[in-house]
Amino acid sequence: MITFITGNQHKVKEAEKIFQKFNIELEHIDLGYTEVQGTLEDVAKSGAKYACEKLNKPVIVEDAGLFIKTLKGFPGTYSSYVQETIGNQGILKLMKDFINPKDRYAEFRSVIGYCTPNSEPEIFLGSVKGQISTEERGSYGFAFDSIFYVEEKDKTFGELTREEKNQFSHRKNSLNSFIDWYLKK
Ligand code: ITT
Repeated sequence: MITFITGNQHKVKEAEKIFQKFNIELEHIDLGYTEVQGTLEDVAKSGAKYACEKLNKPVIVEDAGLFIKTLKGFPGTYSSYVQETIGNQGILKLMKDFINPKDRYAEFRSVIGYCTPNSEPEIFLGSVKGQISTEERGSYGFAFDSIFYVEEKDKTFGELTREEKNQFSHRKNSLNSFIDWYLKK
């Protein structure tokens, strides 16, 4: 069994489906750890270390964010705050002068931190490429999903079911990389 520390129910639902495929049971605890200011990697490492020391058992945490190239990676590590403040409409406003699809390039990135009481944290990275759409589309998913457009699907993440998003999302990629490693060790 793996313990996933997060306060985000959407992440739990996505992760549960991914772990199910490998017959790994997932427990969820919302520990409310304070995030250090730093890269996704820093946050995932320190969060995993903190939670596993606190609970004295192996844990995973995830730090994720949306990185928009034209905006020099914004909102990036500030994704949660930006989502709660200016939200998707605010992002669309910031992007309104960028008409060319290549200027609307963005990536979702996810970093999984894994730590056990007897080891230092390990991290596993995943990302997915897309574009910021010109309007919100779809009501599946959460946060930035409705403005994250994926060309191959001709849909935003908000128009994909959880199952569809889970085929190729940043979270799927980081979790699969973790699970590959975990099952081999
Ligand atoms: P925990 O730290 O408790 O796990 P959180 O919601 O604060 O939950 P993160 O710091 O990892 O999660 O993520 C930062 C924000 O990035 C998150 O609040 C969303 O606004 C956005 N985000 C992350 N993954 C996303 C996804 O799959 N779809 C849409 N937005 C996402």
